Amino acid sequence: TELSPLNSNLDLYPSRKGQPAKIIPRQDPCVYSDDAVRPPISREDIQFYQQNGFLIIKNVFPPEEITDFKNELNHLCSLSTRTADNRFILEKDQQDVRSIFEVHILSKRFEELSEDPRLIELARYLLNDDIYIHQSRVNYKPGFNGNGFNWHSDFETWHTEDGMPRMRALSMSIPLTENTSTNGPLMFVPRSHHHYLSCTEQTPAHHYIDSLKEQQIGIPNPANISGLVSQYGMVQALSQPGSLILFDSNTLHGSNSNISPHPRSNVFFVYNALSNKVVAPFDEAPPRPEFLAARRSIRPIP
Ligand code: 6CS
Ligand code: FE
Repeated sequence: TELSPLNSNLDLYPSRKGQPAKIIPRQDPCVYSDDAVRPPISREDIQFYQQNGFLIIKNVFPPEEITDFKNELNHLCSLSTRTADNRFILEKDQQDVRSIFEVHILSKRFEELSEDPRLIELARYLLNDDIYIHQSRVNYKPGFNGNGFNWHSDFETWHTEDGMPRMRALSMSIPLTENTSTNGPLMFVPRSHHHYLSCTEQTPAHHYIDSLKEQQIGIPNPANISGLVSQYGMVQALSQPGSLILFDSNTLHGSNSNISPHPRSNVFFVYNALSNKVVAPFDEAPPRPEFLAARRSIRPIP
């Protein structure tokens, strides 16, 4: 399954073309390294990830480091420039911060974290290639007023809107606050990453302005979501600060709103294989801005 540069423009996962929704079997591996190569975590964990499309590893970062990251997040939230910076996405009430993108560029501390061996050795093992950051962000999910995220596959968006050719990317999320059953934790449909749920409705221009507040296009239809959930169930990614939550680019996930008083803040890095760099988007809309999808500024992690 080596990806030749010649077929990067081939659309193996068509979506949002006005066609009825359908389920396309995954055409790509999930773990790209050969069995013979020793992984940086246990083989049982690798197998769990391969089968289920997600994995939670406890105690990867000690409390001192998490305090440091939380301070950095508070610093970013307090920047006076934030209202004029389109990398800061506000909740619908226009008060609370929902997400901050490109945190590895906004912050030296998050840049270092994005290149931390505890993350990148695992990402390199799973993708078996040089890697780069396709997208980074914090989802802040404030208390009382943190809105949820509808069920989606990230890959459906990255393929269709950004032109990511194949499923050779993953997300690493580090909880900075406790992720409990009451503050809107991530939810996964285990094993859903083996199935690509194409969507019908076409992407409007500048869709990201709405989709980052509430995604409605690129959401699989309810019957297909129900089908996967009835087969595989759903799990909440309950986790402590300093854990590492990783999930495949095509794992179906979402989260409920947070009406608890406690924020649920997680930092995310999306690593993509260098051989899987984005091409022209597979929809008709203009490419999304660089802060959502690295295109001109691709730099392999040293
Ligand atoms: O737009 C993105 O890249 C990410 N955000 C949303 C709401 N959906 C797809 C992906 O997770
Ligand atoms: Fe997502």
